[in-house]
Amino acid sequence: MSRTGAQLLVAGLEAAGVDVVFGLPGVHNLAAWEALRESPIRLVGVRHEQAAVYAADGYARVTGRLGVALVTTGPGAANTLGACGEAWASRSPVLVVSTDIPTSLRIRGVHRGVLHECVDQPGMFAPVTKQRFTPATFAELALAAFAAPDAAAQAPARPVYLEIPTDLLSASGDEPAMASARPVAGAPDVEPALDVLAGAQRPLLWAGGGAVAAGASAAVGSLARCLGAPIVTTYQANGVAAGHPLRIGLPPHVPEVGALWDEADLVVAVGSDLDGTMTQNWRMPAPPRLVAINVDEADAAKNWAPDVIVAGDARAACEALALELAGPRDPWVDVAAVRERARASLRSAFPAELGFLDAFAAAVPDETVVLCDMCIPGYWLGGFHPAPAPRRITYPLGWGTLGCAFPQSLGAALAAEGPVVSVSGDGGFLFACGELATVAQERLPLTALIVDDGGYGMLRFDQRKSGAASYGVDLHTPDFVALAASFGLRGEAVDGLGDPFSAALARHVADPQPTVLVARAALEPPPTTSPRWYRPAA
Ligand SMILES: Cc1ncc(C[n+]2csc(CCOP(=O)(O)OP(=O)(O)O)c2C)c(N)n1
Ligand SMILES: [Mg+2]
Repeated sequence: MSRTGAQLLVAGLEAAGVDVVFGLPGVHNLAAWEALRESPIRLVGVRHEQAAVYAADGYARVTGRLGVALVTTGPGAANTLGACGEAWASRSPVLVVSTDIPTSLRIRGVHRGVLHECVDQPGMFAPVTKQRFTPATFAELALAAFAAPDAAAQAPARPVYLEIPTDLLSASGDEPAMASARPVAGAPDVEPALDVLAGAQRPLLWAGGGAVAAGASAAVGSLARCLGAPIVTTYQANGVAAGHPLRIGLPPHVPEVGALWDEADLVVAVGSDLDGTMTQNWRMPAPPRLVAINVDEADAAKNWAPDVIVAGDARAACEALALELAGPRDPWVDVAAVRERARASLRSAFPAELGFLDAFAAAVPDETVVLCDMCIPGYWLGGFHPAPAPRRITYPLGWGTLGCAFPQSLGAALAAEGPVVSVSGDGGFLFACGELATVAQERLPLTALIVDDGGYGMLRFDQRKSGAASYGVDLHTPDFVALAASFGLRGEAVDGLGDPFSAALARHVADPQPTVLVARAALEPPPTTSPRWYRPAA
């Protein structure tokens, strides 16, 4: 059978189980559109390449499966970079497929002035992808078409870049034999961790995104029970061990929760790199003893040196450790009491903000997927909304990428079983408001919530906190309801974030059609945002 490069590309995606591709065409990649026309894969055409990768990322975060973006040479590829960076920092399995100028016109290292030419297009992707495939011949493309999706889906997940010179898409030739299957990883060796775990008086279990990637939610709960350890979840791990009595369900930026870290004599970090945003830039003291369970040993050791690294799959490691440790142990702290104390002090410091969290939680059923942007309501939800399961909330920390949530929600809407709500500010929503056209055209079932405080509220807060008057942070905002209507979408605006908001959000979430809900309100940022961190800088 003779296939074109474009057909091979699509065959590689189909073999990887891909069912949707987010793309934007150009003269260089149009052959891929022809191949997709013949494929069961759904092509969703977006209005900006950043949205192609954000949507692929949203799809990947909700499903744990590969998200795919397909863009054209040069500016098309470059337009994806912010979204690639977010997916990279959040360890999302995303494949970015871009074209390049024809091999026949390319002189390495020289800018000749060919349409869309870049001197070093793969170089742009070096800091935001874990691997780059740049086939230069048909035979190399025939291998890369299958190897690139496979690499992107492998743990530790991060975006992969596949660049295909446009002439190879329409070329055909001999297909080399496929490489044999990858060896299956063995069971992690937990033995070296057992003594450290058994010797701890006050262990704390810290679960990160790797626990989600490995499907280790229940296993984290079992291990915590065997250790008698309270569970702290990172932003990425919101929903892990949900409902477990030892899960605190509040971030360590809250002093009552941070105190448990300070008192612990052992931290067991499951699938976490103990990053700056979670540890307040390591203002939290180094744990007296640290056991790290991680599929990526370098990631596990880069911030604080672990006493023991259990290398391998988080779920397998937690299950094996729970089996080895004898029975449940009484927790060394009353987790429910800590949670209640922390909630009470938050409620007295931030009554309106906790009211917003309550109003939001009351409006969304359990199956809802919530996508938070870098906005004040997003910080509150990302840190404090009790996701009832993993993969039900996304939060860009990560890279802190403003404008990601709404375009990510396009992918989430195609993947989620329940309703999808993106939460943006009036600033961040405008980054990708053109995607309202995609939502309308594809009838993607989602609610775009915009909390309009008339500006870059977070920066307005930072200026106020430093004693300065507002400058360059107040925004002219459009009539978002009219904007939605111009795309044929139902929009509605409410004042405040109380009961009328909650009732409106419940109605929007129940509506199977895409909708836009605007809430005119301003919130104070939560203690998870750096100007409010309670631990002083060293
Ligand atoms: C790509 C990017 N650009 C700029 C920023 C800096 N930034 C962080 S929050 C913010 C303000 C966002 O305004 P809005 O979306 O209205 O949310 P609000 O803070 O008002 O709740 C800005 C500009 C960023 N994080 N990412
Ligand atoms: Mg705002």
